[in-house]
Parts: sequence; C-alpha cells; structure tokens
Amino acid sequence: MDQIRALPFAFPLQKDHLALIVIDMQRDFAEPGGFGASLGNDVSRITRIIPDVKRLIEGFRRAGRPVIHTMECHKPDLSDLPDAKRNRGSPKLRIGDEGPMGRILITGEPGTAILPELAPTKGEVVIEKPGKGAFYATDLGKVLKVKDIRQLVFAGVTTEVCVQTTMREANDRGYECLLAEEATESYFPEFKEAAIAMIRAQGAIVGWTAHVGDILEAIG
Ligand code: C5J
Repeated sequence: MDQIRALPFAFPLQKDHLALIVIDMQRDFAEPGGFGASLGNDVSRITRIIPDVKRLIEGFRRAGRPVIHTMECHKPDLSDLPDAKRNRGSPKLRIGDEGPMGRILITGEPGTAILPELAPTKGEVVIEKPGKGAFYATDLGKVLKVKDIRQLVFAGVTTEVCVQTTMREANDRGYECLLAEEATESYFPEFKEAAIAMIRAQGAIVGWTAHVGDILEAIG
C-alpha cells in the first residue's frame, strides 16, 4: 500500500482519490491594508509560506491530481454576511468596507483575489465561501463527489480558523485529511502549533499532518 510519512502514523495514500485544497491564500490575509492587517495582525507570517504552498500546488499539478482553491468572500450587497460576523472584533476596516485594495473580502475586489504567485490555472476549481468552513453554503461537497475524491491534503490560512474548520467539516463527511505543515500558517505561532497537535491527537481524530517534502515524494 502507498503511504505518506505522517503523524501520528503513515497516511494510507489512495493517489487516484486525492486532491489538494488551498484555503484562502488571498491578498486580504497576506498584504498590508487587507482584512488580516486591519485586525492588527503581522501579515508577513503569511507571505513566508508562499514558496511551500507553491511547490505543493506544482507537485499536485505534475502528478495530475486536482488542486482546489477557496476564497473567503461575500456578495457586494452583503446578503450572505450575518451581522454577527460583520460586527465581530474591532477591526479598523470591517468586511464590506472600502480599503486600500477595494472592499474588504467582497467578491471581485482586488484585495479578495488569490495571491498572484498561487493563482489558479485554467480548469482549477475555485470555491467562494462566505463562512470559515469551505463546505458551508458552497458546492464543495458536489465537486469532490464528481471527481471521486476521498482524501484531501490541506494548505493555506489560517491554520486554526479556516483550515482547521474545513478539515473538521471534511473529517465528519468521511474524507481522510492531511495537513501540510509548512504550507499552512497562523498569525499566532502558538495557535498553529496547537492546531497541529489537536488534529493528530487521539489517533488522528481529525486527520494527519506531514511535511511538504514527504507529501511530494509520495505523490511522485
Ligand atoms: C480568518 C481564514 N482567519 N481564512 N479567515 O478570518 O482563516
């Protein structure tokens, strides 16, 4: 049986049923003037993982396996943005407000776009999601079913918010989930570390974690 070196034990690879999900690698989380920065975060932590996310994406493309991108974003009329989300915290700019890169986390605005280094290629699925989890109010479940995907490798940001939420949603739906450690990041290093520990605790209760190099070696 093919395997990926992983923790808490080897990931039982079914390459023909494997896809990569890249969560929310958007300018709004990675660049000054975006949503992440407006919450007071150091966004340079996010840009540092771009090379590892890129080599993971390129490895999946080379292996002929699907790469699915997600974007956290809302409709321009904010009809999919509950007040409870818009009013949370005290950011300098709230979701929907006009910022230096356009309206924060609104579909089609420059700041909402995926970072150019990681841009989807023609034919790759991009899931626009109004929630933290990528299954909520999206077609992700249908897309995975059509492609006969049963195993998901996760990259993107932030580890403990949208990545972990989506991994938990996927785990409950029966997918085997693997987090690529160097290809995910948090604004809070201790939260990344804790999320990784939580995911693989208790015999992979939410999934596995592995190094990017080991994932790439296994998928060929
Ligand atoms: C957050 C995300 N942190 N993509 N979004 O608000 O994790």
